Amino acid sequence: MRLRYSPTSPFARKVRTAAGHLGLPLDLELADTGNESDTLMRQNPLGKLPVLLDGDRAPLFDSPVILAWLDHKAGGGKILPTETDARFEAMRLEALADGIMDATLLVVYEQRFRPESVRFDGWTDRQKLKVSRALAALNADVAALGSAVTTGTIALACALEYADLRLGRGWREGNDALVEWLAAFHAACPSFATTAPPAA
Ligand SMILES: N[C@@H](CCC(=O)N[C@@H](CS)C(=O)NCC(=O)O)C(=O)O
Repeated sequence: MRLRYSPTSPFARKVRTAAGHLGLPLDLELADTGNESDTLMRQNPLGKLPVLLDGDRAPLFDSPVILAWLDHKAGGGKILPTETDARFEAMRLEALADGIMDATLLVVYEQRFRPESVRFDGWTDRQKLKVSRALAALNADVAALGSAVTTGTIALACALEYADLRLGRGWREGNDALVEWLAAFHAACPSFATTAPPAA
């Protein structure tokens, strides 16, 4: 299997972490989302990474689909529970964590792509509020996260360290339970640390 990725992408990190955890070998190939002639545009017309290439199968995106595929390849029920309640809890957490990453990415893109003269702080503040509201909700009910390595907990760990990278470590203040949870996740899922983005 080959993954079109970038080293800082939190969505690609989900895939790399999951593959490592499941013991599935993954070749990595950089993709350039800013280059219209990159084959990524044919693999995913949305021009987004990660994309997973697995033999003759149509390219797989987006990250929840890829994680479900990896779970299937590993025999099923490994990171995506088969029991209904646990399965939907993992999917729900993954959706929330992906939303944190989406909001963080929008803050980054506002700075990267929009000329300073037409930037609107109200927009980035709105995205940051989504992140802080989601983190506060998770912190308040950290026991519900459990200790299993699932698509949801992998996504959350990636979201938290992507917040570190792009928004700074300020989110940790007042979210002590979540900080402790992240340390425990590191211990439960050693492949997570091996996929850390390069230091800025
Ligand atoms: N929902 C997608 C989000 C993927 C995503 O937004 N990837 C970013 C990189 S971290 C990207 O490719 N951005 C390029 C663009 O939006 O044009 C997933 O879960 O894979």
